[in-house]
This record gives sequence, C-alpha cells and structure tokens, in this order.
Amino acid sequence: MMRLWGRKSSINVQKVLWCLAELGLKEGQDFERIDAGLHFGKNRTPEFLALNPNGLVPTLEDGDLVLWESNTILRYLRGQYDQAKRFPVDVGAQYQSEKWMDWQVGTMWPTLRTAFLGLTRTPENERNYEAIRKSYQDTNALLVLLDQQLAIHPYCSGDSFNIGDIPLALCVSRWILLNQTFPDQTGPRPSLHNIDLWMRRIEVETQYSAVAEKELNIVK
Ligand SMILES: N[C@@H](CCC(=O)N[C@@H](CS)C(=O)NCC(=O)O)C(=O)O
Repeated sequence: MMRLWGRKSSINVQKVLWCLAELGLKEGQDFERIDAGLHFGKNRTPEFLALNPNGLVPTLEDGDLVLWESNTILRYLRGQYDQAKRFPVDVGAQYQSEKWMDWQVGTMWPTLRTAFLGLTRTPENERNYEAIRKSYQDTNALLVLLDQQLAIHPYCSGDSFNIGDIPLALCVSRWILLNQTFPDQTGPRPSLHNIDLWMRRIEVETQYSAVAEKELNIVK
C-alpha cells in the first residue's frame, strides 16, 4: 500500500489527495496517509528526513520508491495508476499540462506566496502589508494569462481535465479566499470570467470536493 506523508491542509498535499481521488484510489484501501507538518510535526525526525531531506510534505512512498515535490508525485501517479485513462494520453495535451504545472510552481505560486504566507502564517504585527498587496496584485496580472488560455479551451491543456488543472485550481481557490477574507490587505481582485467558469466546471466534473476548502486555514 502506498504511504502519503502530509497534513490535509497543505496545498501541496491537497494536489496529491485530489489526484488520488481522480484515479479512484482510496485512503485506507490503496494508500495510507500520515498527518505530518505544522502542528503535527514528524517532518523533522531522522526517519522523515531520510525520506525527504527537505523536511517538507507531501512525501510519497510506493514500495521502494520515495518521491517528493508535489507536481512530480502527480506525474508519477498519472504514469503508474491511470489505467482507466482519466487523464488525456495525447502527447500534446500532456505537455501543455506540464507547461502549466511548471508555471504554477515556478511563477504563479512564488508570486502569490508572499500574500498567502503573510496573511495566513504571520502574526499581524510582523506582516509586511506593502509586500502582501504587491504579491496579490502581481498575481492578478499573471492570472489574466490563465484566463486567456481558458477562453480558448475549457481546461488548461485542452478539452479535458488534466493533472495540470489540479495545482492551478488549488492556487486560484487560495487567491479567491485571500481576497474574500482580507479584502483591504489584498486590494481589488479582478473578475476573470473564464477562470470563474473553469472553477465551476471543476466543481461539477472532478473530485475537487475531496480537498476543497471553504475558508483559509490560518495558523499564526
Ligand atoms: N515544492 C514542494 C513544496 C513543499 C512544501 O512547501 N510543503 C509545505 C506545505 S504546503 C511544508 O511541508 N511546510 C512545512 C510544514 O507543513 O510543516 C512541493 O511542491 O511539494
């Protein structure tokens, strides 16, 4: 049985849990999950650091194979467990999806991260409100690019839901929740119609509800 290390409130663990749900893999039956990270701890123990020297979640064990980096874990799960072809097999769609996954981890999340960590993990008297607002407003500009893509295709890589939609949608949900929870600190959030439609499509057509959050998990 696979073993997934990581608390359910982590965006990166949520990516993996959502993907597992898409593939019909069930906790307790196909994989076990160990709460780790933040108040659960366990991610700095010698045992854990031997698996993942970064001391971060998620970390996946599948037999002798140990993987970290959430987007890599999604790629592995698709390659190893998608016998039912839940995700597109077309090479063009796969690489479009890869492109958006790299954009999420290399561009979008680093931009939004300052606002996210500043408002959800930092005590009020230590927050840099100028940096938080800039981070949020810069993310607004970046998401116009995703909105333009979604004007052409219903999903990030084409006509069908793909693994690339998972990291993007989890970032977008935090972008929305941050503005709803801290409107004065984030500044305005533009209405991006194609992203709205895509999020609604995702709610109806995918297993997003397995990890969807109605409010921010604030830990200070
Ligand atoms: N690039 C890594 C980032 C992993 C990461 O930053 N994980 C965070 C949670 S989202 C973590 O482990 N933080 C420490 C903790 O929860 O104690 C990935 O995508 O898996």
